[in-house]
Amino acid sequence: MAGNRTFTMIKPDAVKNGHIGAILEQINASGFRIVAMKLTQMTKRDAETFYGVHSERPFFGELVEFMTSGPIVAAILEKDNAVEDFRTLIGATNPAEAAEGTIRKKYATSIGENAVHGSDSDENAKIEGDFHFAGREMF
Ligand code: DAT
Ligand code: MG
Repeated sequence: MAGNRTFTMIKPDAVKNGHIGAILEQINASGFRIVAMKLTQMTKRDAETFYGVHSERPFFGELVEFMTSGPIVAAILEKDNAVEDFRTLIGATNPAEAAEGTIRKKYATSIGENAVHGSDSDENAKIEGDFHFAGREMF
């Protein structure tokens, strides 16, 4: 059975470009409830751990540098079928390939600076949410 929570980050590019409000509006309008949320900045070590699965990829250094370059909005979201529905809402990793109306199509600047993160499985949603939030910060 599909789980009902996912984890997201509004990435440094979208925060810098003033898109926090519009992105949260679209997330809410799409039926997601905010369970936890904060403005925070990842350290180099945080980003290397969070994206550890990509450590051998050629873009890893760039990814860590970008994700630590400024504040992000981290959030846990709740909805039936949350992981899959949220991936649909954000669109493809490369904004050039993202469907019309998706968050990445509207707000991402490039494949590397693509405005939002969305967990890719229920298991990772739990790991990623727990990475950023203590139990007392989840509602
Ligand atoms: P997603 O964020 O859609 O789950 P991913 O897990 O494959 O994509 O990659 C994580 C992040 O790494 C992605 O959001 C942006 C960056 N990235 C992925 N592929 C890249 C590439 N070819 N060049 C530069 N950055 C890339
Ligand atoms: Mg991913």
